[in-house]
Amino acid sequence: MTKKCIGCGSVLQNFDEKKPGYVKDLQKDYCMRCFKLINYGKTSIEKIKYMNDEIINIVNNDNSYKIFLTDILNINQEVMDSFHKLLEPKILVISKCDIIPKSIKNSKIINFLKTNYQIKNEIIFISSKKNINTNFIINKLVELNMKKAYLLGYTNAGKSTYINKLTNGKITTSNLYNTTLDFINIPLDETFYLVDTPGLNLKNNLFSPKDINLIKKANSFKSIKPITYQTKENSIINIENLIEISNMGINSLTIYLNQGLNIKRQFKSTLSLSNFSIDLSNNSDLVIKGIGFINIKKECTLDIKIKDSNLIEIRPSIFRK
Ligand SMILES: Nc1nc2c(ncn2[C@@H]2O[C@H](COP(=O)(O)OP(=O)(O)O)[C@@H](O)[C@H]2O)c(=O)[nH]1
Ligand SMILES: [Mg+2]
Repeated sequence: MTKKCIGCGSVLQNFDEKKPGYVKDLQKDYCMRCFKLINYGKTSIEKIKYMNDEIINIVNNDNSYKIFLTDILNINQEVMDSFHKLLEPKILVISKCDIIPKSIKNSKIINFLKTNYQIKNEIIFISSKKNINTNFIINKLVELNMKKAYLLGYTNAGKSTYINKLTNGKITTSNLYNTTLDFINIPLDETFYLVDTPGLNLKNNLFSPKDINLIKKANSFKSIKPITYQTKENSIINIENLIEISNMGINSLTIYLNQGLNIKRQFKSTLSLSNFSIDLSNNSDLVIKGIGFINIKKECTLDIKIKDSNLIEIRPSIFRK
């Protein structure tokens, strides 16, 4: 029988160090990559085994319950399109709700998701870290008379952490990308079981997979501390010297990103990329896929420097007052 790594789901093998599941001694429970990740925070970049659509197809071939997780900083059209592709029965879960500023009511976010992304399914908020709503799964499975639930979502949504929380499990979790590499079945009790899935990936990523320190900083998942800037005609907002935003005029910007990222207000550009322009109406969010969003109060035509314009989306304000 093939034995799988209990950390990432890869089949254990002892012949190719560069391939997933490598371990010297096949008696071990964790592959070398998981061992290094757990003990030294080190990762190697694996070639991803499943493309997004393959994962969605595998799960859609089974009429079990589908739980799709995303955190508040990774809500954008691309992520919501993946949720729409999932067949019923399904639920949208806003994970890591401990990071959402306390002043924002869940009901406001739910209404926004329903109108802006046409979500018709139930939406709930959980936090594995703070133990909020983590038991909803059992009630749902009982209610639906089902035995199995898939946990899906983009990489770093918190799927494996959640399963570990429910099962005292030992799946490897980290703030790096693609920690879980294959499907992992975990019994919840004698009746129910959960399936962890490899994370989906955004089409474009602001960070290169080699920027491990930056990825760790960008995915610190501490509670969001919004930063507000009152801008002048010539203000430039620079994020980690990867993004520059200018030409917002006299305006008010509130930045919702992970705390670890370096954000500066400056008056001279330091980023040698070309600008592209984008029109915003009053009280819009400039979404930077995968890292968060910036609320901009007054209509303007922004100039943006970023390596790929597909990383940007505009939407009405999610926290609209
Ligand atoms: N603040 C906070 N962070 C969380 C929570 N759940 C997971 N995380 C963090 O999110 C990152 C990704 O978690 P992981 O479970 O590996 O995500 P997966 O790729 O979806 O399996 C890790 O750094 C976790 O510590 C939560 O409830 N609150
Ligand atoms: Mg995982």
